[in-house]
Amino acid sequence: MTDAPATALRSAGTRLPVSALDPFDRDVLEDPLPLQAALRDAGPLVYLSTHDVYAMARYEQVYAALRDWQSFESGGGVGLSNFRTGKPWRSPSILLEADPPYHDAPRRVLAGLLGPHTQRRLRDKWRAAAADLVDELLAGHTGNSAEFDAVASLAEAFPLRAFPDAVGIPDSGRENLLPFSDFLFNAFGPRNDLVALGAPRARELSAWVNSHCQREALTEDGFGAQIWAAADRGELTPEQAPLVVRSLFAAGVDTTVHGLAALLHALATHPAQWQRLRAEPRLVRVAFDEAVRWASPVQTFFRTATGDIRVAGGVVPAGAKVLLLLGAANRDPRRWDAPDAFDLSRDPSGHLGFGFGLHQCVGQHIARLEAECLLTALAERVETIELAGPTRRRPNNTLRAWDSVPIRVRLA
Ligand code: HEM
Ligand code: OVM
Repeated sequence: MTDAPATALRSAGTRLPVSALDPFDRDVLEDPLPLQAALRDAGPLVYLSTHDVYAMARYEQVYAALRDWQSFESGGGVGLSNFRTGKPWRSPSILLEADPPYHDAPRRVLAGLLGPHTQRRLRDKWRAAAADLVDELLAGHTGNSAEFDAVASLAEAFPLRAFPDAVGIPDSGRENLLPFSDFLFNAFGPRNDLVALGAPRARELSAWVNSHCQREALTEDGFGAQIWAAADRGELTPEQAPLVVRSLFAAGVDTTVHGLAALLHALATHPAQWQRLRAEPRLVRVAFDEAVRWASPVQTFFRTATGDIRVAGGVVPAGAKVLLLLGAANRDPRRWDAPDAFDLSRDPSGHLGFGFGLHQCVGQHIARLEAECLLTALAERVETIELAGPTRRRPNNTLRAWDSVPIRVRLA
C-alpha cells in the first residue's frame, strides 16, 4: 500500500491542487463531464484525496504522459491497484500492463496482424456481414420506419458476429465475451459495488477465456492461430502466445461495442450530421473518430510514476498512481474548438481515445473497419435516425457505455 499521509504532505509541499472529487462515484460515471471540467480547471496536475492518486485531465499533460513511458510505466498496472505493492487479480497483460523490453515482441506480433493492411483482407466479408445484419433488422418491420435498440441490435450484434470469427473463437460460449470484458474494465477501478456485482462470475469467465486462448480451442484461420504461428516461428515464446490471444478477448469486443454505440447515439441526436454523412459517405471514418473523441468509450487508464516526476511545476512522487483522463483531454477547450460539439467538419485526429505512444490501441484499424462497414450499410438503407425513447447508461469504472439507445429509423 502507498503511504497516504506522506503522499499528501509531499503534494502539499509542491502546492498541488487537491480535489475530493471521485471519478468512480456512481453519479460521476453517469455523467463524467462536470468532473472532467473541474479537474481540468483545477490545474495541470491534481491530487485526488479519495484514492490517494494524482490526476491529469488537460490534453497537453495527458498527451505528454502517454508519450513518456519511461517516467509513467504500465508495468505497475493501468488500473488503480499497484502491481508493485499488491498482487494483481489476474496474471498481467503482456501488452497493456508491460513495458519495454517485455512489451516489444507481443506488440510487434499484434501490430503485424492487425495493421492497416488487414482491412483489405476483411473489408468485403465485413461489408457483406453488416449489410445482412441491417437487412435482417429492417426486414422484420412493416411500413417505411422501424424501431429497435441500437445497442443490442447493432452495436453489440455486429462486433459479436464479425470479430470472434476473425479471431477464430468457436460459436458456443460467445455470450461470455461481453460479461468478461465488462468485469475486466470495472476491475481497473476501485473495488466498488460494480466490481462486487461482477465478482461472482469472474473466475468462471476468466477460466472460459483462458481455455480458449489455447491453440486447440481456436480455428485454424483466425488471428488466434496466427499468434500461435508467430510462436512457432520463434517471435513469441509458447508461454506468451496464449496471453497475446487473451488480449484480443479482453480488448477486442466491448471497446468496439461502446465505440459503435457512441457513434449511433451521436448520429441519432445530431440529425444534421447524419444528413451530411449520407451525402458524403466517405465521412464515415471521420464520424467514427469524432465519436471516439466526443464520447471516449475508454475514459481513463492509470500509470505508475517510476521516480519523482515533474509535471508543470508539480511533482508526482515515485511509486504513485497517476490517473490519465482521456475523456477529459478529448474535450479540453485548450486543445479543441467547441469541444462539446459532435461535428463532422472538424479534424478529430490527435484525439486520445485510442491512447497515444507505445501502447496506442493496436486494434484501432479493426475498430475503424467495423465502424466503416456498419455505418455504410446503415447509410445506404436509412434516411433518418432519431431517439425513440429514453436512453440508459451501463455504469462501468472505465468504459463510457450504453445499456440502451432506442432508435426509430425511416427507410430510404
Ligand atoms: C490499447 C481504446 C478497440 C486491442 C488501447 C488503449 C486505448 C484503447 C485507450 C491504450 C491503453 C494504454 O495506453 O494503456 C480502444 C477503443 C477501441 C479499441 C476506444 C474501440 C473503439 C480495440 C480492438 C482491439 C484492441 C478492436 C483488438 C482487435 C487493444 C490492445 C491494446 C489496446 C491489445 C494494448 C496495446 C499495447 O499495450 O501495446 N485501446 N481500443 N482495441 N487495444 Fe484498444
Ligand atoms: C489486455 C487489455 C485489456 C483491456 C483493455 C485493453 C484497451 C487491453 O488484456 O491486453 O486495451
